[in-house]
Parts: sequence; C-alpha cells; structure tokens
Amino acid sequence: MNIDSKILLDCAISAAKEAGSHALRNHSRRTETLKVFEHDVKLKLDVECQAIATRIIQSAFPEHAILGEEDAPVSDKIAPTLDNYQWIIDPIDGTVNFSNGLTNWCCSIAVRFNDTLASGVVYIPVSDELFTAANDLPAQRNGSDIHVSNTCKLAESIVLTGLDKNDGTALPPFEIFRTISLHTRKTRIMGSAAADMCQVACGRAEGYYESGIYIWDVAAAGLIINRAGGKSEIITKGANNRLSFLATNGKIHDSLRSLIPFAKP
Ligand code: LIP
Repeated sequence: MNIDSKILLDCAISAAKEAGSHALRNHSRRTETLKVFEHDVKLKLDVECQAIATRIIQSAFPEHAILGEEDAPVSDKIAPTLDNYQWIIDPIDGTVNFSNGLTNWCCSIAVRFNDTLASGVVYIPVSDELFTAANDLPAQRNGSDIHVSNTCKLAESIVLTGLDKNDGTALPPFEIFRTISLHTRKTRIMGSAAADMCQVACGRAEGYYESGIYIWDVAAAGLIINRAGGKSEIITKGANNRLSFLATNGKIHDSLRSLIPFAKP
C-alpha cells in the first residue's frame, strides 16, 4: 500500500465529520424526500452529504474511485483506477431514523486498497462520537483506544441486528431473529448498522448480524471492530454489493455463527 493509512484516515475523518455535521445542522430539512419506497426513503440530505464527503476525498485523492450509497452502480466490481484505491461512503446510515427524528444514525466512510481495508471512520453526530481505525492503527472513540467486551457466553450477550426486506431469495429474517433471540440475553434493532457495530467495537454489545446489508453500511465499522479486538466476516455475498454480515467481540463469534443460515442475501 503506497499511501500511509494515517493520511487516508485523516481525510476520511474530515469527510465524515463534514458530511455528518451538515446533516445535523440541517435537521429541520430531514423530511425533504427525493423518493419514497415501501420500506425506505431517499433524502435530499443523503445526496448533499455524499457530495460533501466526495468533494473532500476527491480534492485530496482525485484519482481514487468512490463507491457511495447514493449513486452506487449495479455491480460490485471495484472501479478501475490508477492505483486501486476505493472509498466507500454511506452519507447517512440509518436514513429512516434520521428522517423521523430518531437519534441513531451516522456517517460511515472507509477506504480500501484492492480488497484490503486501509482506514475506516464512523461519525455519530448526535452524540458527537467519532470511531476510527486503520489497518496499522488501533480502534479509537474520540481519540481514546477502545476494545470489544470480554463476554464469552452467547446467553449473556446483546446482539444487534436488522430485519432486511426479504425479497424471497434469502432465508426468512424473522426466523433468524427468533433463533438469535432465543440464544442471547437481548436482541436489539436500532436501525443503523454502522452505529450498531461501533457499539460492539467499544464493548457496549457483543455482536451484530444482518442477512441483507450493503458494503457501505459495514465496511468502516467492520475494520473498527477488527482493530478493537473483535472479528467481522462476510457470510455470503449477493448481487449489487449486498451481503450477509457478522461481526462480534470474537469470543462469541463461533457460537453466533453456528445459528446463521448460509443463504444468499
Ligand atoms: C440501513 C441500515 C439498517 C439496515 C437497513 C439499511 P441506510 O442503511 O443501516 O441498519 O437494517 O437495511 O440498510 O439505508 O439507512 O443507509
């Protein structure tokens, strides 16, 4: 990898903080909608925040590729660039929460070199929490090192998850939810995958699993969990950047994994 991961990390921090702060400052505009789907919304602020992050990244690294949720191509190939760096942006992860005035949402930005994640940032504007990591730097929250919890028993664990809109190709998400709930202390659906995974990284929960999630929701936080001493893993890859994804404190990984069906998301 040619570029120092700290330089990439600093750029990701600027981009995530600028984009997240723009969303927070413009909270009164949170219902300005571009599209409404059955289970989702696309906001004007999603697009504005991605443009802010993109501008910051491209002014530092004009030749790098950008994969952003708001204009993602229908392909999961890395766009060819001079040096194979790709930035992965989710400008507002937890869009429906944000749009409804719920507080759990964040901005997530990762950069990878070929298939290796170099740096990742998740910024949660409402609590002003900045989670960061690089492949050769520790995971941190607001500049202090963080670690996953030491809980070893699934029965004593909190697992955060989401219920994807099952299109019939994946195994029924309610069944998976029920199975996980029966084996853990608590299961929670909080509505922002990247923010959820940061809770695992800093020891507030033990695991995260979702059967139909996208690369931009989990790229940065997956690296943050790994660098905090946990483990993250793509269980299966579907089309269009869609994944089934598991991330834990490492100690409950195998037990939680054994409950998860291996079907395409
Ligand atoms: C959302 C996730 C949420 C998940 C949804 C969705 P968005 O991301 O973070 O936890 O359950 O399926 O992908 O669309 O708000 O960026």
